[in-house]
Formats: sequence, structure tokens, C-alpha cells
Amino acid sequence: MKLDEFLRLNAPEDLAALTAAIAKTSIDVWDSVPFKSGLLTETNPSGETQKAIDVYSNDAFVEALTSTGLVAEVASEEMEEPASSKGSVSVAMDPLDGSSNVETNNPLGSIFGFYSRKLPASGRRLVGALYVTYGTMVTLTFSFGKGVHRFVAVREGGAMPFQLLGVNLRLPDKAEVYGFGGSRREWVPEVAAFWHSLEGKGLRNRYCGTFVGDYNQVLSRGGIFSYPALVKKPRGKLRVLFECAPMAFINEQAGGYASDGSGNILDIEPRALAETSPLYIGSADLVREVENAVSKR
Ligand code: AFP
Repeated sequence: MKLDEFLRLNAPEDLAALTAAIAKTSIDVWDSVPFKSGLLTETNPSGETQKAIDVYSNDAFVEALTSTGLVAEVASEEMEEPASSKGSVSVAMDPLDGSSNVETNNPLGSIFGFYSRKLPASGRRLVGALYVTYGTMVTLTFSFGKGVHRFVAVREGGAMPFQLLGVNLRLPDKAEVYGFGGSRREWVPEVAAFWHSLEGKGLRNRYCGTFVGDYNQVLSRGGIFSYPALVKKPRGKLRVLFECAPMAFINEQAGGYASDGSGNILDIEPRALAETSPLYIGSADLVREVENAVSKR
């Protein structure tokens, strides 16, 4: 089944149009990566040096989303202020997650949260979320609150339409992989102790340095991804609005749980667009175990 037909049958009209716009633009972004990987002099609101592909993907997705006439605003990890428009859906996005990995051809991603309220807003205001994985294949993984579904781009002549790969994806019962960001020497002791216990549980360390790529394998194989609390950065690195909450929405729809170390990521009421949080996401039993350990600090 092709994406457009699936969306027509299974998605609210506005989210279907936004998803189709993102799908089309994601192929343009993927095609542009080799030509726009140079560093710029500018930094994003989180103080990270931008690459030309960060700005290109941001502008391409902002244009694609606002031109639907369906979005009230598009907030982005790469912009100080949201782009405003006349619709009703508030979109928060990380237009290119993992761009520091372009030179090494590690997986990259794009993350989108569809919120029903003006931003910043809690993850409980999400009506849908989507991530693109630019890897061996280009895949879309999304949920509008009724299960998690995946499509893959398939070349047909000069186009790359998206074909159905799987519906109602669920985290497997058996956890197989784990990946933790940051430097181990910077983790709070409870995180380090939990990390060390995972090998003994039979899990394998799989870390690629891109949140989307690292989470994508957890969704398929079961396990846990974390960008944890650090001794010097107790609020972690990943942004609540653009990264943590949309992925927590998808993960919960797939039967998992995502925590900030004391409670559900989706319950955080971010006060600022670029607010960060420690993130522990994946199989519910593992996430609750590390949440229990960290919350005792
Ligand atoms: P970039 O988008 O700057 O490459 O950062 C990617 C990211 O935000 C996230 O995708 C990774 O999980 C995390 O950074 C990796 O951070 P470390 O390099 O500090 O482990």
C-alpha cells in the first residue's frame, strides 16, 4: 500500500497532509546531504554550530509545512522563534538530527511533533508524531494515536514514493540492545551502575550517535536508549519539545515507556522551546528500573 492511500484511510485529514508534505521533503533533504555538509559560522538556539544541511533541511520543512495552510506555527531546534502561519496544528521539529555524523555517513533523522496547543506545550498535547530515518533505507515511522506504522521510500523512475513496511509496530517482549549518549565519565553514578548491569542481562551495546538511529533499533529489537543526566548537565542534552516528547509519544504507542528519571516525559510542561531533559526511552521494565535508581539520588 502507498502512503497517500494509507493516510486517506487512517489519518485525520490535516495530519495526513502534513505527513505527505514531510515525506516528499525528506527525499529532497536526503538528496541534498552530500552537497550541503559544510560548517557555517552560525549557531542554533542551543549553541550548537550549524551545518548548511541543518539550515537547508529546516527551511525546506518550514516551507513544506506552512504552504499546506494547516499549521499555526513551526518551531524548530534550528530557529530562535517559530515560523507563524494560519492553520491550527503547532509543529515542533528537529529537522536534521545527528548532523554532526554526516561526514562518517552514520544514520541521520528528522523528528516532528504535532501539537494541539500553542508551543511550548506538554507532550500530552501531542496528536501525532513522526520521525524519518535516513539510513540504509529512508523510512517514515509515525503515530496519530492509533498504533505505530512504518513506510519506506522505493525508487520508481525519477520519484521515490513511500510503500507500507509495517503497521501497529510493538516493542518486542525480549530486550536486545542498549545505547547511552554522552561520556561515561560524565554520567551520574546510578546511570553508570545501570549501564553496567545491562550486559549481564544479555543486552548488546548498539550506539551510533544519532538519537533517531539509536531509538529506531530499540523499537525493532527491544531495549533502552538514553541521553542521561550528566554530573555537569543534570538536564541532559535532548530537547523536550523537538525530540523527547515526540519520540516518547511513538514509543508509548508501541507499548514502551519514556522517563526523565523521575516521571513520564509526556507529563513535562516545558517553559521554553529549547528546554532539555534527561531521557530514558524503550522497553517499559528497563526504563522503570533506571527511573527507580535515578529518582533515589
Ligand atoms: P547533532 O544533531 O548535533 O549531531 O546531535 C545529535 C544529538 O542531539 C542526538 O541525535 C544524539 O543522541 C546526541 O546528540 C549525541 O550526543 P553526544 O555526541 O554527546 O553523545
